[in-house]
Amino acid sequence: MEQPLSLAQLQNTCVDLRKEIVTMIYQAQSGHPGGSLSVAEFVTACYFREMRVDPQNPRWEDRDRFILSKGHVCPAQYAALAMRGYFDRSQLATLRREGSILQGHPDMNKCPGIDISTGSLGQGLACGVGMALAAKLDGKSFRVFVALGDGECDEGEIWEACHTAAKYRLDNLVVFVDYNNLQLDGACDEVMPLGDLGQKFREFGMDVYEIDGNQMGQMVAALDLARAVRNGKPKCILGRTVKGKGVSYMENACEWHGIAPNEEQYRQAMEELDRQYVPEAETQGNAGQPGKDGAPAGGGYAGKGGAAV
Ligand SMILES: Cc1ncc(C[n+]2csc(CCOP(=O)(O)OP(=O)(O)O)c2C)c(N)n1
Ligand SMILES: [Mg+2]
Repeated sequence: MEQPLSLAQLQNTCVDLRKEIVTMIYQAQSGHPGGSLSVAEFVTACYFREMRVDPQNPRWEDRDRFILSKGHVCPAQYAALAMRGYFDRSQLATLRREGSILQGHPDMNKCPGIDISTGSLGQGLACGVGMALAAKLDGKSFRVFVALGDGECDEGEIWEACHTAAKYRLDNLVVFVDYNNLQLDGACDEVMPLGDLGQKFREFGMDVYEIDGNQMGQMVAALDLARAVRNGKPKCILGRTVKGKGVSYMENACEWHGIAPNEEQYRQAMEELDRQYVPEAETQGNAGQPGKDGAPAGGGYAGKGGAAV
């Protein structure tokens, strides 16, 4: 019998994920730690609770789809795939090596569990819309989860895809915006001000849930709502996040967009992350119940049993 993880277990899985991210990038001496760390709660909640997938059968026709539209943060997805058993965890040490299944951006032809190759920003949501529409047309129940960067929302294709998602009433589509207000070389507010992003997605026909995207309880509650409310509107989880979350010297520091830690910095990161595990006794019960990290009341687990962990 599959048991959903408790909120504390999910939080701790997220710490594991962050440690894998930093370790991979340290070993490769290359990669994008900032945006990988900020999206960690969404990736963890999707793979360890929300999505209906089968790691033994990655191309299962009825699986939920996951699209990392901000493909440069693939260490987060690779870590989740390895931890869920899509491939051996030792492969994580091959990140960005020639011949590795774990290239610098996700490659659907190399890595099991990647539903679409990404890296050129702006394209993933359109792919997700196509998949969600295909599910509707084929009478299938699978859902599609897309992770977008906020800087990525500068791309016009994102908004064309929103129009289409609204027109075809794709309430099987869940878009997470990693709203960390930093992009490659500056603050989104300065490079290209996005205005009221929540209002924008609302006006483009989506149900928008604005949360702290680094609080697992809020993430789980938002995903619960996205699953429960089938009103024809696509769902947008707008998550305020911190780029580099969990490693003090990387937090909100634009220079950590795309560089690797040295040995001393790596050691410090591991020490800091190790201190972030929460005692599992502190939050009893299933994820989504009010917990230490401020989950809204009533966000309890709805009993789908998505993740086999
Ligand atoms: C079409 C395109 N233009 C430029 C880039 C180079 N690039 C890689 S990451 C990045 C910044 C993305 O910022 P954001 O979407 O906020 O993601 P975050 O780094 O915060 O995760 C840019 C411009 C790209 N990958 N694709
Ligand atoms: Mg960003």
